[in-house]
Amino acid sequence: MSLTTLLVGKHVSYIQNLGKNKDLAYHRTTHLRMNGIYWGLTALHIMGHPEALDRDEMIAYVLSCWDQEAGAFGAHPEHDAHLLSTLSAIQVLVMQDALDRIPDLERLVTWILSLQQPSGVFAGDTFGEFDTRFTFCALNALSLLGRLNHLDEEKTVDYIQRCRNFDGGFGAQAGAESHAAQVYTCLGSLAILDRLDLVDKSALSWWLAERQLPNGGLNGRPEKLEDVCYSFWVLSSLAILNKVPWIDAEKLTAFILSAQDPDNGGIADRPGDVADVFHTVFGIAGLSLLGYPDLVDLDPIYCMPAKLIEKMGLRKDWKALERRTE
Ligand code: GRG
Repeated sequence: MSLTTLLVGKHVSYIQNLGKNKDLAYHRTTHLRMNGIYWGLTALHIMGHPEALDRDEMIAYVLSCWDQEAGAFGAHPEHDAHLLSTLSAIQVLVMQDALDRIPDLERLVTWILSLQQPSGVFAGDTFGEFDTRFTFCALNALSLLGRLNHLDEEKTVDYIQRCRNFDGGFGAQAGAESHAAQVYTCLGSLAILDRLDLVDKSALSWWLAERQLPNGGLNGRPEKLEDVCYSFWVLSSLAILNKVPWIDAEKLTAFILSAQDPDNGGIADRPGDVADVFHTVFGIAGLSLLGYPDLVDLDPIYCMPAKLIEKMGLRKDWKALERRTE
C-alpha cells in the first residue's frame, strides 16, 4: 500500500489506545511509562489534538510517580527517581500548564544539580551511569524550571567540548564515536546555554547531511541502517544550525510516511516493522520540521510545541522549513 499522507486520525487513536490494553508488553515497559506519556502527548500537540488524552488523569499519574525519598520523578509509581523520567514529567506538566503542581521545586532542583559529576557530565540517577543524554536532560529540565542560573556552566560546557570529535560530531562520552542522537543532546545543551560559538558548524552540518541514505531515510552514524527516529535527532540538529535545506525533504517525508501503520496507526522505525510511540513522535516531529502541511511548529531544542517554548521566553535562534499549505 502506498502511504503518501499523514494518517492523523489513525495516529491519534493509536496514542489514545496505548494505555488501554494492559497486556504483557504494557507491564514490561513500566520503566518507560513517563517517557511514553511525554512522547504521546507531544505527538498529539504537534498533530493539533492536545486534548485527546484526559488531562486530570495524566497529571495525577505524573504526581503519583514522585519519589518522596529523592525529591524527583520516577517512570512509574514506586520506581526510583531518574533524570529521563524527571525531564519527561516536567515536560508533561509544562504542556498541561501544571508546572505549579510539582510537590517540592527546591528539592527537585537540588536533586538535579546533585547528579553533576566532578568532570562536568551528569549521571542519570544516584546509581551512576553518565553521559551527555543526562547532561541535556538536566539542562533542559533546569531551563524549563527557570533555574539554569544554579548550574556550574563552565564545568558543563567543558565536558561537552571533550565529547567533540574530529568529524565535527559528538559522542556519548569523551572519546566515544559520533552519533546523531548524541549530537542532538550536545548541540541542544550548547544551544540552551547560548554557547553554539564552540561548534564547528560547517563540519557538523556536513556530517549530519551525510546521514541521508538513497532511500530517503536517515541513519545515526556511517554504515548503519536508516531509522525514522533520526528524522528528529538529525533534523533538530540541522534546524539548530539553520541547515535543514541540506536534507532532501521530499525523500525524507516519503520515507517517514511509508513507515506508518495504515490499519492501527503509529509509525515504525522503518517500513514493514511494528509501530511504537517512540518512532511515532519522532516521525511526526521530523515531519513538522520539514514543513509538512497542517502540523503545529515544533521547537527542535526542547522537542515541544514551539509556541509554548516561546511563551516561556526560551526560544533560541533555530530555523525549520516553511510550513507548506497544500
Ligand atoms: C527531549 C527529545 C528529548 C530527549 C531527551 C534521552 C534524550 C534526551 C535523548 C536520547 C538521545 C539518544 C541517545 C537516543 C538514542 C537513539 C537510538 C535509536 C539509538 C540507537 O543506537 P544504536 O547504536 O543504533 O543501537 P544505530 O542506529 O547506531 O544502529
